[in-house]
Amino acid sequence: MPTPAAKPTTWATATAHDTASPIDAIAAETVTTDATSAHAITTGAITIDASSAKPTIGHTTATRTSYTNATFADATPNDGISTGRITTTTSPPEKIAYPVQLVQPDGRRVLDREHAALVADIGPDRLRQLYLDMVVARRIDTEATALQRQGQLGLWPPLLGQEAAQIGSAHALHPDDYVFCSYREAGVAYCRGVDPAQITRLWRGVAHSCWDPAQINMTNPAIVVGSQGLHATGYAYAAHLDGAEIAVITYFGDGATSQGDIAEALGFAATWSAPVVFFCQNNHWAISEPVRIQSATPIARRAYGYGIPGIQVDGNDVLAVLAVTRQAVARARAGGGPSFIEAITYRMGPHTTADDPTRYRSAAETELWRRRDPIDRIRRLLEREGLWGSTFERQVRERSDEVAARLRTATIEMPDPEPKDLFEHVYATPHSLLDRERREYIAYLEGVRP
Ligand SMILES: Cc1ncc(C[n+]2csc(CCOP(=O)(O)OP(=O)(O)O)c2C)c(N)n1
Ligand SMILES: [Mg+2]
Repeated sequence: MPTPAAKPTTWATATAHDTASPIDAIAAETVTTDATSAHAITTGAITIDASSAKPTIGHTTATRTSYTNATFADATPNDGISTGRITTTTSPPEKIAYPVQLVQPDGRRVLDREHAALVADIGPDRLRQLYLDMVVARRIDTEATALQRQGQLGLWPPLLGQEAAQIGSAHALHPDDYVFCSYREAGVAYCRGVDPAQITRLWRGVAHSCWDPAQINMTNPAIVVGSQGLHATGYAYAAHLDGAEIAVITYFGDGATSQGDIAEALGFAATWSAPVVFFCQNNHWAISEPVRIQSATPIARRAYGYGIPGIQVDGNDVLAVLAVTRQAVARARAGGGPSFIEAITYRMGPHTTADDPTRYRSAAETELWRRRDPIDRIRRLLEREGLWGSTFERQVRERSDEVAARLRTATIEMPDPEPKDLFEHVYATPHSLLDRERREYIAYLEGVRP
């Protein structure tokens, strides 16, 4: 039976959806199903024994199961789909779970046994590592913002305030999982092992890409809002057909949920059980558009319309984010299909360095969220639990100084590419039109150059 989690007293003002809160906590339950009836899935943390499943292909009566347990051999395709795939039915609960929180802003733990169990292995060293990575992510951001202000970068999209959402989720991934990001996930890239010297390449305008996606299993920044949702879904589906037990995660914002691409990705991922985690960083703003005019319901709730379990998490709580992302990643890797996570956080800086947020939001709002700073929260947790010390503090400072110095020096020293290099890395194989355009461009440059 569901066990209500402790409701954090500090949350009521933290949600973007005042009309939808407070929301009762609903814990996970274990359901055994014969797949002929639809079960209401509460938080998505659901275990289904599908050994006797007799799914109805292509329809929404069968509850999505684990591939390892289910037998689809005797399934009779009745809609032209012959892969034996079944679809997910997730009936939307009356209320979605209260945003998962494991650490309150003052650093005290929240009593939520179900989600705490998902991070029970996170001991002192790993907690400190989470803190360190968040500080480094912030330092990367500060350094890149300064470089843009100094004329060394054309543009930079700050991640300030979103460190817990990015580091917590990235720590849930395995090296062979694949990330499809937006433009704001430098913190995720850092956790994937990117060389800090590469992070600004795109933003300095010297390359089409920052890093080699194949090296860190993470795509380059997607500027076309929401496009990465489709790429992720296609990749996940293909990986699944290949029998690869991996998860794919796609990062996007609250604004991106209004894009057709995300809607299409959700629909396809659900019906084809693509192992993809939709990770929405609800940072309350899509440039100057507040989230309240983006969605009339909590964003996570919209996932249910597609047959995907959705969950809200306190996106400034790194442990809570790690817990729910682990859950979704495990589900995907086990063949359980897609999940949707709405991490409620806040973009503390401008949309990009080309933006001036004082034109559309109040200083009071920003101040409110500054007091919920995700880095302060884990620092308070470390202090409360006796894990803070001057040696550790010095190690954090040294590591972030080192990363920042490498990023700065590499950025300033990046060689300008040859104009013809613009045509490289556009297609994987030679392309006749592009070859012609390259030749014409070189001839043009030779004609006009002194
Ligand atoms: C298809 C498309 N439409 C519009 C834009 C311009 N644009 C860039 S970022 C952005 C807002 C995105 O907001 P959100 O999805 O909440 O992500 P955030 O920037 O807050 O991380 C818009 C409208 C774009 N890049 N691509
Ligand atoms: Mg946003």
